[in-house]
Amino acid sequence: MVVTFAEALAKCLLHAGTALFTHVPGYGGTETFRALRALAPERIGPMSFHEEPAYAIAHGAALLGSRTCCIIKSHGFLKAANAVNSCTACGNHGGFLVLVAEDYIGSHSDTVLKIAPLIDDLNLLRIDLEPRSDLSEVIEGAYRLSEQRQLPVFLVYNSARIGEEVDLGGFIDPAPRGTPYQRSAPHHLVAPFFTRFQYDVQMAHLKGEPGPDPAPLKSIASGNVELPLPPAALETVDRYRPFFDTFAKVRQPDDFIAGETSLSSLFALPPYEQIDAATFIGGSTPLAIGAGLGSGKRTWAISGDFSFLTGARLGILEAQQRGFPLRLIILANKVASATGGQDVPTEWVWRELQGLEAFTSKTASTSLDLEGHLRKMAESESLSILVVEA
Ligand SMILES: Cc1ncc(C[n+]2csc(CCOP(=O)(O)OP(=O)(O)O)c2C)c(N)n1
Repeated sequence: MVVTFAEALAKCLLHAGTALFTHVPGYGGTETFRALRALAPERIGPMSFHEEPAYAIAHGAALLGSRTCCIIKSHGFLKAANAVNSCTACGNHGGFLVLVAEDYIGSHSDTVLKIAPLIDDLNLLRIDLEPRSDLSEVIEGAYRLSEQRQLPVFLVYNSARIGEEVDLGGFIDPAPRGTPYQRSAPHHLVAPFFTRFQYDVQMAHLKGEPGPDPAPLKSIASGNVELPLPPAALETVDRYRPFFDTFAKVRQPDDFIAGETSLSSLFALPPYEQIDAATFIGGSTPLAIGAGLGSGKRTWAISGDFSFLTGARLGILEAQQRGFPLRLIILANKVASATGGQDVPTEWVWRELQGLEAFTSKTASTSLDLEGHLRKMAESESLSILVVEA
């Protein structure tokens, strides 16, 4: 079967059972995404506007076990790099492929950028792709590698070859999936006290070895916080307790809760165990979207005021254009506590939420109506945002 390289990539990715595609337009990636749309319009969602959430949505679905693919160009890789680095520390259970279209001569780009050295320096798995008849074997092999290693695989190809013809051989059927997702805060919570452990896991998985076992989790029980937190951080944790006590009554055991790499994610620890994963600042919303789309679970994003303003807000558009019922809670404590308490006026949060009044409510963490608001969100089938003054 003679097809273009873009069509061949699309056919092989679809045959491999890719459940979710994300994409930001760019030379080499656009052609591939267009070919996917033409072949399977019902399986292909909208394009994204920013590589960070596009990458993190695909990661969220892969974390929970789906095969996913994010299609970007090399310049876009730089924009997604924050998500790339942190999502890799978190790992994935379904295969996660990242197609990076490289424009070696800058023919359609504002820069000539060789992305392969950067990918290698970040300790990521990379395969160079080209138009070839055994492309299905390469794609299926890359998915299996990603599932075995629980790490993304970056497939880099030259944009200039995207229109070349390839005589595609047969298709390789998808293998049964690897290790299923199971909640594990030390693996999935990208936070300073797990950084070394997650690095060791990544290095072991890169070599195809099982990672080390995590140390027993420290408790953040009131009056007995075992983590060495400075007084200001302890104060923030105490201010968040009423919210998480109430949230624990509403969320169901099977719900998936995405957090931020900020102080609220300490509530992943015992005795609360309320946050399931956090990857980067602003990552709660794309993680919740991807996890929900990939698994069908009910998901929630718990953000902070800084985290919302820096990037979690980008998830709102991503959710709306997919018709995904994003449940977003913004813990507005008026400061960026994790970095020393810089001012974050709540007024700026409201400014960002302008136009979304129909989906937004407000309460305080100690307010009696908090539980009612959360119950309403739990049942919501559209976007729902709750600003909680904490
Ligand atoms: C890309 C990036 N920039 C900056 C930081 C540093 N950082 C970590 S937490 C944080 C502030 C989080 O504040 P907020 O979302 O309000 O949550 P809080 O800590 O107050 O609960 C910042 C700036 C980071 N982790 N990643």
